[in-house]
Amino acid sequence: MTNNDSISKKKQTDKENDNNNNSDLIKAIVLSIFDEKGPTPRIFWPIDLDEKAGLLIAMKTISLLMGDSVYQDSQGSDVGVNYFGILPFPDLKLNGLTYFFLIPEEKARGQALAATITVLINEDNRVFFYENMKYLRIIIDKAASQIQTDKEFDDHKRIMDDIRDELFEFTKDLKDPFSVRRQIKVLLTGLDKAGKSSFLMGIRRRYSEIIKALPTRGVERSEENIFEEQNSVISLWDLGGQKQYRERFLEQSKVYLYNVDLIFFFIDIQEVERIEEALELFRKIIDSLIDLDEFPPIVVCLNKFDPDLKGSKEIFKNLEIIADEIEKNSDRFLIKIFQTSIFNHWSLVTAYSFGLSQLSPNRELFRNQLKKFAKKTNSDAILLLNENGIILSNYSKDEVSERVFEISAPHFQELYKTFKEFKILQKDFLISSGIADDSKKVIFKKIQVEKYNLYLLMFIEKSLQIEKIEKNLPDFSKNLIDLIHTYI
Ligand SMILES: Nc1nc2c(ncn2[C@@H]2O[C@H](COP(=O)(O)OP(=O)(O)O)[C@@H](O)[C@H]2O)c(=O)[nH]1
Ligand SMILES: [Mg+2]
Repeated sequence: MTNNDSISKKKQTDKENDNNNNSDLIKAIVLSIFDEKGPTPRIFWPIDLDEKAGLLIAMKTISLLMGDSVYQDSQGSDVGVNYFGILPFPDLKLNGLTYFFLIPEEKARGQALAATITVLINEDNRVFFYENMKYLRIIIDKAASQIQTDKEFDDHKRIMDDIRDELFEFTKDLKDPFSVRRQIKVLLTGLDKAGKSSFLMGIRRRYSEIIKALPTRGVERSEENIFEEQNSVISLWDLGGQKQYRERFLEQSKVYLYNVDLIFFFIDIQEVERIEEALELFRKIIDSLIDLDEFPPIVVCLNKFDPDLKGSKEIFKNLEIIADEIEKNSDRFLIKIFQTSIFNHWSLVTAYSFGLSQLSPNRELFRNQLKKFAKKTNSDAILLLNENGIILSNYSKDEVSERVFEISAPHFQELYKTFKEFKILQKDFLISSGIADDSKKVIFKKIQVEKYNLYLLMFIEKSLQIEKIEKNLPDFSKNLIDLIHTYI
């Protein structure tokens, strides 16, 4: 396509020059509004932005999110609908960080106009978005709120000029915005024998190794791939928990905690005598993070909550005390607490997947797609798994439907594999009825999204209409493609 040339006159071979010139990083900034003419690029920079390119950006960013459910049902006051995400524009060789929001408007259908602000850079430079997400979100979010209140064209023009200046100012000071791959650092920490290494082996279904495993010495590093050919390298740092290593860890906490993207913290809930020690370590980590001005999401695994302990009142009381203690000390962090055990594979998967999903700027967009698909297919809950059984996204109307998955998802994946082996599966559908009563169904389906094998699990309380699923799947899959390309 030639569109790209009008936006970026430089070719990729000019990368070296680019490196010396941060001001060339941002290729375009577009405010699009869904007006009477449909998705329209209302204000854009550069002013000579190719018309077709502008239209494409407006169409893609608005139509992906608008759908029928998002704003037509809203009562006008629903300015809280907003989503961030990164979208590919392969025809333009660009990636866009886009923010979808609503502008209240009396006369419009649903009393609001759908709008997006999109910042575009060369697709080769996309790491810039992931690395600077926090700051970019603040700038764009601020501009969007101003646009929601000041509604004249001239106001919008001024706001968009400001955002451009701010972005230029920001990129000017960056040392190396053109790094090629995003490096993600995930730490697994906690006292020794809390079950960190076992957790990782459990996730990878290397059960036989759990029994043979020796205590971790120092730090063991491994990598995670959510998708083949993802843009990021996810490094998992499994930290040895023995005292000597822990002291080194705290002494050198800057090395380990600096630039950390996600932390898993493990507490062995069976070893009651050491719970206080574990909480002490947790507090120290929190303090170090605050010193470093790092605020990664933290997943706390109350581990070794084995299935046979579920009825124990004492354990339950301990769990509550620990949870309180953890929340008390960390209100500046996003913290999520899970109860895990290597004897409950699903508990590992949910904790692990939740953590990984925090690394994706597209998690809200994913959820939004699932929600739309659920609505169209009358589903009460939907789960999307990758080939390794990691949950990419989930949507459920209530906790009950979520519980259904907890119980059924692991079995379905097993069943699916078996059926597949014996070639007794038609159309890649697996349907189970009789969950509680005959009307409730769980559907398991493998879907192919480009070269990716994904698994869809749906829970339907009302009547099942396979045609509805079949009919809406192509659109759903198509929308997922873009989100996967920029997932992480
Ligand atoms: N009962 C139970 N034991 C576990 C669980 N996870 C790990 N373990 C055991 O706890 C011990 C320490 O585990 P390990 O993964 O080496 O802990 P790490 O030092 O934190 O890496 C090993 O004997 C594991 O078999 C669990 O969920 N339940
Ligand atoms: Mg270990």
